[in-house]
Amino acid sequence: MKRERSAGHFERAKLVMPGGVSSPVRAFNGVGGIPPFIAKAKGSHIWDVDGNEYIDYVGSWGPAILGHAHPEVVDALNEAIENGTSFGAPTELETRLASVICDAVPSIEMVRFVNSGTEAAMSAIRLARGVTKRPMIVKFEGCYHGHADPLLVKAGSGAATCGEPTSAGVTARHTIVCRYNDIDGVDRAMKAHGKEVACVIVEPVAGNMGCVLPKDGFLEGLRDATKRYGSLLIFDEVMTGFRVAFGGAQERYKIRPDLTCLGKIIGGGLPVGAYGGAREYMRQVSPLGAVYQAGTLSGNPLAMTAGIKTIELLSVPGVYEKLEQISAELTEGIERVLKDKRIPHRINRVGAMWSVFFADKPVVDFVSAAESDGAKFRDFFHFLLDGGIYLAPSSFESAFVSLAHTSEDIKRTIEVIGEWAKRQK
Ligand code: KE4
Repeated sequence: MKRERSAGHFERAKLVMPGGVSSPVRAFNGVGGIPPFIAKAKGSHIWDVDGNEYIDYVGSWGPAILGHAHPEVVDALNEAIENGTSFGAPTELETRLASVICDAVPSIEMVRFVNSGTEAAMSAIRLARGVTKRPMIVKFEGCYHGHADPLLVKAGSGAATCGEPTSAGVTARHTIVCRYNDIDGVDRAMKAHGKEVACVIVEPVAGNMGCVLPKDGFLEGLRDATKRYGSLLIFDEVMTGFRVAFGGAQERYKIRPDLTCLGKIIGGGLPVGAYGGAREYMRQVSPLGAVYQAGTLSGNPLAMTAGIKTIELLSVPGVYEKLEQISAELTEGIERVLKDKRIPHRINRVGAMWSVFFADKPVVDFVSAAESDGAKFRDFFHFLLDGGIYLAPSSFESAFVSLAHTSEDIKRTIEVIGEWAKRQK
């Protein structure tokens, strides 16, 4: 595929933005090469400025679960924009989206909107510290909760490929890092520091070291340990919320966290984050309580409109069965062609989020994810990109299927992967 126009755009972008991007992982540092500059997206496909067309499994890193530019979302936004773009005052739209989220997510009785997943996680941490009056937090290596200081320690996603996972400039002396799926390690950490621990924050299905599933008993173990020491359990469902089930991972795994972070899908592609939980905690958030958190564009009417319409369309019966069916068809096909060519690999999938690792043993945490063959992933990534299949440009990311992906998309994807597999020695 030719990408001259993208190359020109990238050079100009690098003159005025660090790395030419608005978010590091988009710069392709993890895989090398020129990132396609996207001109438009519709359904399961995106087009770059050179006119190349791709089947999209990034979906804006999760929000595009309906497919891009869903006509009903576009219509709702076109109507809303006629009324103005932002008021900085209460609107009934916020109440509607908040009510929909409270109805959908088992543990949420009240919710506060912010503008990103980072804001959601940093605010939830502050609330946990405010509620418990304790300083420490526990997170997991390879989990990414946005770029707030306390959480940018051994983080995953872009932080794991764009330099030291523990970013320069971060003071995180109150952050304890445990190994994902290692409940004994958590018990040891809580035994040593539990009385100082405000919260344990976890991606209930990890998506930022590639897709890594919670082992049986891991999430239950976190729930027990936090209850035992009076710490709050925070589920970061920015990625899994409305993705792995309508009620998120907490519905799928039947665990009730104290606080939940949301983002991505609840904004339908516009900037929205949220945090929520039981009334006893959320009423401690300003202006009701002493935990301050604010945002000029929080609850923005356009973002609320896109979120309301998106969740309305996800609430249609059969949606998650359809996502399961399309995603299973895809990963079973990939499994078949890689196995056929005896290429060591592991496919991790929960619902419509999945990853392929080139590894000869199960990938259950950041260490095993990092041991997978990065060079092979890079070759795989670029072969697929040139074949019109758009994956996340890092093996420390998840891929996403949308309701817009068709059997033809799946067939074409498996075909291209089959061609790649044939070329492997
Ligand atoms: P944002 O601040 O990027 O909206 O959300 C941060 C965040 C929080 N929690 C989880 C579980 C997340 O996955 C994210 C962001 N996800 C990455 C993709 N792995 C965003 C992509 C990017 O950084 O550009």
